[in-house]
Amino acid sequence: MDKSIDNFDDSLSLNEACERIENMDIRGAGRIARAVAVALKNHTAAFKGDSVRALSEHVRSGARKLLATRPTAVSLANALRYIVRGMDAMDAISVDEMRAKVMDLADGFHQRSLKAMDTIADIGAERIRDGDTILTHCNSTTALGIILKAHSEGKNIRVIATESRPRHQGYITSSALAEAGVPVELIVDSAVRYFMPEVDIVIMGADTISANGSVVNKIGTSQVALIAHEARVPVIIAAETYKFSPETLLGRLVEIEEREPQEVVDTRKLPGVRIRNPAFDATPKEYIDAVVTEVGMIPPTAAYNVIVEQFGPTIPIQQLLKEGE
Ligand code: RI2
Repeated sequence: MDKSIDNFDDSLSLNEACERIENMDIRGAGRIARAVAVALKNHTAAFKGDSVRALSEHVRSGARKLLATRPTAVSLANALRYIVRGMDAMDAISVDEMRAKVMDLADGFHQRSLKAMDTIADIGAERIRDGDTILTHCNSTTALGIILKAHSEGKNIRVIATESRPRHQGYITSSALAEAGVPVELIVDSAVRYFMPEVDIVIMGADTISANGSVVNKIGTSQVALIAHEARVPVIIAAETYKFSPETLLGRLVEIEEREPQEVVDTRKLPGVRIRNPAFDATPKEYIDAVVTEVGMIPPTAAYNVIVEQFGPTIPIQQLLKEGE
């Protein structure tokens, strides 16, 4: 993948990133992670002080602001974790050297993210056969990468995309597929069971995967997976390894973001009614056949191994970013 999949450029500032991630102008777990890497790089470049300790605190305070934007996608925290841990591992060096190395770390994460999606597309496309009907939910760049790869290999495929209420990310998915020449049909979320008999494989993304193999993704993902399970249709999750949550090894639960009621309905039309708007849900591992990562196609039960191999000993992100650490 190249940078054109993102709707921000190299000059993205910290404040701009915070605002655009919060209002979901920059959205999608992978894109959010790349955005925080770019914003933290620019924040680092702007450091004017003269001590290594002050630079470290400058980077940490920027990271804390970015961390507070959206709570669920662990990719955001893992991008920050990658940069700050790399910074902490540096031997005593000058401010200029440290600034340059932190910026390199941010670039490194960015490159790694784009490369991971290519590898996932290659591996995932192997599972798509000529003539398959694929169902996808919401808008996952990583899942879309697999579908587009299969299409580019000349496989004759058809995609059913859910609308994905309340923010209609299915519009983004379906227009991207139509633009690429992939036959695509948009359905309302509640029509998934109606269409499942026509589906050969379900491919979706992930915001966070926990140590027990549960996949946290856009609200409705667990219903899609349950319906697929009932119909014996395989469910494949496309997720880079930085979407696995090291903190779930410490017993922490993944926080599910609940967004504004106004996203669901004009609340003035329903006085006295409490509107609920959770943005994500968790799909248990029993309903997932495989997770495609850049290190291979794995069962969801291998999440523990991925976390241990990729992250080593777990330090909670809040502790890592604490002032004076
Ligand atoms: P990629 C999105 O969250 C969706 O839940 C999507 O499946 C997931 O991130 C992964 O997206 P939101 O930001 O990283 O729309 O695969 O709330 O693009």
